[in-house]
Amino acid sequence: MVVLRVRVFVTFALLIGVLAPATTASAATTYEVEIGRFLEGAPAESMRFLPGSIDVHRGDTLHFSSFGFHTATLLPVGDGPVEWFDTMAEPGTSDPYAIFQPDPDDGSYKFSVQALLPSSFTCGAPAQPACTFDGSSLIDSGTPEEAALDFSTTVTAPRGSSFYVVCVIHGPKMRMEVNVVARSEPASDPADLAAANDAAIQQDTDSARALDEKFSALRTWHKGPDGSRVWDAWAGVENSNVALFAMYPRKLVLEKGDTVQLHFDSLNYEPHSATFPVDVGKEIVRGSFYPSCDPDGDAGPGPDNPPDLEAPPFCADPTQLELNFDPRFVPVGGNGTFRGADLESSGVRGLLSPLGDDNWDLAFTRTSGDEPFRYLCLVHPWMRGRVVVR
Ligand SMILES: [Cu+2]
Repeated sequence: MVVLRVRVFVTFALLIGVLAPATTASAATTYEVEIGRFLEGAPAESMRFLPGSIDVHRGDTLHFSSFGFHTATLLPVGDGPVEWFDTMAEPGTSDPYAIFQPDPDDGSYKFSVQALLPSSFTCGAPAQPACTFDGSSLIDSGTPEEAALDFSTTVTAPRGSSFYVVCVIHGPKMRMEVNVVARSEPASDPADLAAANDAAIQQDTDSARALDEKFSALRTWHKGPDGSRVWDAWAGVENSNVALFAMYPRKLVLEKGDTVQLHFDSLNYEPHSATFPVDVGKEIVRGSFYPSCDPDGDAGPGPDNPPDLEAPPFCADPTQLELNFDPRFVPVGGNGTFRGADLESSGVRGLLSPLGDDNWDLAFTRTSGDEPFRYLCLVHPWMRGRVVVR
């Protein structure tokens, strides 16, 4: 027994002796990854993963941080972002990561609870050990519970493999690619990545300011079928890297009988709505994201019940949790003609919305008087626009 122990010890010591120089030369690196960044000079966010692409060695750690409402969701090796969203998050379906899911119990919609939850409650968060991603199954940070996202995972996926990290809230275009390179090849240099991030943010800041300026100044219209004017407006504007959170133009002045045509087709990431009037919109927002417990699931005939608990996870059985929207939140509301106080809403539109990103028209048949008509976005209620009808 003693001999065996000595032999094991010697063998172990030899191994360490042989491996030590190589291990030191390629010590594991922790890479910083920022998910989105709010920009200066425009009401805008860069929707990039910073960096967007990285080469790592097995054993390196990715530390994700964000001040936005995002997730770090590591897709299994071989899953492309578009096909993964098609399979797991088809808009308007009950797919687990479809953020607006139909709720058969009340004929309305609910928010994907799966999209909010981390894949593990015992790893990845600041006071916990890093999670381990071996490439075979998804690892998900969930959305931040506090003000900011802070999530770590060590990469043990096979050498030579690549995988994607996506944000399940903002869709397949918000992503990064990770390549696990051989020991003999260099991994990314953090200083190079930081310099590339700075350049990307400068580019996004410039393009966000230019977009904000351009769309704020636009006053374009075409003639409708009856000869009245149809004015263009945009609930948020995006390019391939940047999302702007404002109504464009912020104020339109119309003649009675004119129409406003809201555009959503630039949206790559964010869902938005244009909802009149503001006080009804605020009421809809207040009545949304409320928890309830559904004991028999969507297939069962029983209704959603009030929460069992006052704080998360709200339900004695957490798998029963649903986060519900006011029935007026997601769908189109009204009849397409605004008379001053009635609800008229485009519904929530964009790439990941059940309604898609088609235009929405609203006619104005009453003058606005001293106070302009005001509208907001139900998803981002600080986004406001005004319409003066003379
Ligand atoms: Cu996101």
